[in-house]
Parts: sequence; structure tokens; C-alpha cells
Amino acid sequence: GAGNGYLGVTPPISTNESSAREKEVTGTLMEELRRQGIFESEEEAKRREIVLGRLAALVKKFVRRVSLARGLSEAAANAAGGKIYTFGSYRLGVHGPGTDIDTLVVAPRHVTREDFFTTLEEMLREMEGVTQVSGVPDAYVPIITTEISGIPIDLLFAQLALPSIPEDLDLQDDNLLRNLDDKSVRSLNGSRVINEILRLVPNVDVFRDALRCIKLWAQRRAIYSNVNGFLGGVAWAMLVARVCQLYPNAVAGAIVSRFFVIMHQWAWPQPVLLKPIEDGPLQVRVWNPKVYPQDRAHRMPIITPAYPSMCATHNVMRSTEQVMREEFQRGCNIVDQVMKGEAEWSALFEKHDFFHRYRLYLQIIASSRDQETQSKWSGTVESKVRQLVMRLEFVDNLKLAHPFIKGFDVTYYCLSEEEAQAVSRGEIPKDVAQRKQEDVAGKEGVIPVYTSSYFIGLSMKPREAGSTGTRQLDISYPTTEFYKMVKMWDKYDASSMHIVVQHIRHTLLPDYVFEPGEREAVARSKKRS
Ligand code: 3AT
Ligand code: MN
Ligand code: MN
Repeated sequence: GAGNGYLGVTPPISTNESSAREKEVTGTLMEELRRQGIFESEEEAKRREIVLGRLAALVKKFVRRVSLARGLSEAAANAAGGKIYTFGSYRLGVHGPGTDIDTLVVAPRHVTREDFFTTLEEMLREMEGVTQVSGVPDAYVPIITTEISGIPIDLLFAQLALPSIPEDLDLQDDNLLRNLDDKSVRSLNGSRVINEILRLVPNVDVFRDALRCIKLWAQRRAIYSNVNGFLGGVAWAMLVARVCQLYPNAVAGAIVSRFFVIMHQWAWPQPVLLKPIEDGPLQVRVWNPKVYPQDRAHRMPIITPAYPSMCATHNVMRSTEQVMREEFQRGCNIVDQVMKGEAEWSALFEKHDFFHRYRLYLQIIASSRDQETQSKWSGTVESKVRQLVMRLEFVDNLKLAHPFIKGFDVTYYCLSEEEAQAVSRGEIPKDVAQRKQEDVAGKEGVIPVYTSSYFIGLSMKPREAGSTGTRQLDISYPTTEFYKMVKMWDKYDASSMHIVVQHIRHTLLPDYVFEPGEREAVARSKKRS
């Protein structure tokens, strides 16, 4: 660690420079990443900078306006400051075209969160080029999402215990967290974690290029999602950062290759740490498996480096761990072949085969009849899919319950109450499935039913030798528990929100889970083999 001449909780594995071959494959890797279209245009990069400049000015104006309203003098109001800090993929420098800029607004103590959701929200609505503003003040981490000049922006808010915000304020000082409300502490956390990660990697450019590769791989392999029990952006960033610490002088291609070898061999639940866990000034929990049984239950702990340190991967389950282990193994084989010149980098980024892999799936359909209800209801259901998967892990004869990382939203235009109810039960009539919005244009009594479907792939245990007859798969208990759990939501309304869990054979999977032509192509190749 600090003072030992290396970054991290152990000395590096190797401080060697990369070989000529590793430099060569780094070149082909970067070419492949460009071909995959993950870099934004220069025009977009400029537009982002302009938007951030305008946002920074708006925040200063906001703090000034609120300061004057609170009775501060003109001079004090001007000195009150107010700053923005970016975090997320933009701050890491690994964002793609069209992704959001995660931004934290930092204000002095006399500017409240209520001011943020009233005054600043109004100022945003009046700002030129703003096409959308929506505030969620009562979220666990309150947030305004907006879009400025076509750039999506997430805005968090931290009210510091300071009379003014100096231009050179460093968010890494733990004492800043004293006397803040929990929401401000949580809002600061994203920025503080990213700053620490960047501080703890030996070479930021190498880290960035390697992380871009790993992010793309994880997205293509459908293992990029914190809510569903896989890893989110921050966790992937920490894994890559740890490998960078272990090979401080390696080029990006070498980091990617070591990444798969190390992750494939990692002795989970041994945690991944970027620095020793530190204590700090707050009465808050810091990750500690020796003290807290919940922390001991984390299967693939990856611990954030900023105080208060937390586990970024507490959603990982037995099933998702197994899926990720298999993907590490696959990645390991491919990078080995790439190094030997026996495979191309493109093989690493091949699309997942989730919807071809299992014979049986569960489909969870959340539905309602207006868009606003649906967005909240589907979010609630999605956040509980993990609970269903965990209960499925105990079902007899079931080897694996594998959740997919995203839901599919489909609107059905029903022409009768019967049709609408059938859709909500998951029994979608063929003509309703094929009916498009333009087919019902001008018709009266059209009932749109908004649906969001989540899929879980099911893999049965092999039949025991000598056993006969069909094997039973009884999922009634997990399903009943799941229904109970989603209906416990405090805004649940039985008359407008529907939920159904059903088995579905692979041949009956809806077309919308496939890309055009994908289903036919796979069917053809399966027949041939
Ligand atoms: P993208 O490039 O945007 O896809 P990212 O890593 O920037 O990747 P997000 O924008 O989703 O990912 O999240 C950035 C950080 O914001 C991660 C987490 O600290 C925080 N965050 C994400 N979702 C939420 C949320 N719903 N509420 C509060 N904080 C969030
Ligand atoms: Mn982001
Ligand atoms: Mn975001």
C-alpha cells in the first residue's frame, strides 16, 4: 500500500514491461473496440463539454439565487459557490455514445435538497436545449434525470456542512461527511469511489482501455447488471483496477488477458480490495465479514475503496456466480487463443446465447394500463426477480435458475376487456400479439396494455440412473412467495397492476427476445450439427 512503492493490498505479481506480442494484441484490441462502435464522435464529446459548462454555470446561479432568498448579502451570495462533479462512466472515461453523464451537485449548508427539487428543477425546465426533466425526491438516492442538448444527465445532490463551496474543494476528505444527512452521504459516495479508483490504478490510460474491453464483453455476454445479481459498472471497474495494480507496467491487451486468468482462478469469497478498509468519522457500517453475518454471505465481494467501504456485489447469488465463473473460463480460453494467434478479439465479444441455451424458461410478466404506473410497477417487479431466483435455487431437480439481465417492454393494443385481461394473465391471443399501433389508429375503445417481461432460464439436474417417468418441477412455492413479495410494495394496487409467472418452452419464446433473423440462423446451425 501507500509508502511501499506499490498500489493495492499486496505487492504486484509482475512489474515487467509487456512483450512485443502483448503490444501487438493491444493494437488489434483497440481496432476491434473501434469497429464495435463504443467510442463517441468528436462532435458528441464537444457537446458534452459544452453541456457540462452550462450546467456548472446554472448550479452557481441556483446557489446564488437561493442564497439571496435566504437573506445573504450580495457579496456572500456570490461567494457561496456551488459546484458539479461528474462520476460514473463519463468520469472514468469509458462512456459510450449516447450514455448519460452522472453528475453530483454540491451546495453549501443553506441550500437544501428541497431547493434542489424546486428551484433548480424549475431552472432546468427553463434552460435552453432541455427536453426532459424528472425528479424523484423520495428515492433512496434522490435524483433528477434530465436531457440537455440530447445528452442524458443524472443529477444527484449533496448539501455540505460548509458556508460556501470553494472552487478547489476535494471530495476525498472523510471529514466532509460529518454532520451530513444520509442522502447527501450516499450521493457523495459515487464520486468519492470513482476518485479513489482512479487514484489507485498505476496507469489511467491502460486501465480505461482494458475496462472498455471488459465492459463490452460483460454486456455482450449478458452479465452486466447489478439489479439482477451480476456485476454493475463500478464492480467491473474495481476488478479491472485490481488487475492493473497487479501488473503496473502492462499494456491494455496484457491486462485483459491477465484479467481472465486471475478472475477465473480467484478464490471467492475472498474479497477484491483496492486498498485496506479504513475506519472513519461516521456512525455507519463499513463492510466487515468478521462482524456482520450479512457480509459473510457475500459470494463474490468486491469492496468500494472510499469510506464508508461497502460491498458493490451483494446481489450476487449462487446461480449468477456460476454463470459468471463460466464466462471467466470462456474468456480465459479465448484470450489464450488470441495471444497464440489462434483467435480474433471479436470472438470475445460474441453475443450471449441465453435464449438458445435452455429448453425451459420462466417468464415474469408485469402489466398495467398506463405508462406511468407501468414504469414504477415494472421497476418494482424487476428489483424482486432476484428473490424469485434465490428461492428457485432450492427447488428439487433444478440445477440452475439463470436470470436474464434486462426486461422486454411490449405494448398490446386490445380491442376488448377480455383481450386486455387475457394479456395480463400472460395468455396473449395471436392476433393481439401481431396487432400494431397503426392497426388501431382511430378505433374507439382501444385498451393499451403495457407489459414488461423478465426471463429466467431453467436447467434441470440430470436424471438419476435407473429412474423412469417424467420429472416434476414444482415451482409453486417460489412463485407464491414471489407474488406475495411484489404485492407487499406500499404502492401496489391490485386493480391496476398485474403480475404472472409462467413456464415457457424455448420454442414458444416470443420473437421480441431475438434479433431479426437470429432465431432462424440458430435453428439452421443446430440442425446441421
Ligand atoms: P453507463 O455508461 O451510464 O451505462 P455507468 O457506470 O455510468 O454506465 P450508471 O449511469 O447507471 O452507470 O450509474 C453510475 C453510478 O450512479 C453508479 C451508481 O453509483 C450510481 N447509480 C446508478 N443508478 C442509480 C440510481 N438509480 N440511483 C442512485 N444512484 C445510482
Ligand atoms: Mn452513467
Ligand atoms: Mn446514470
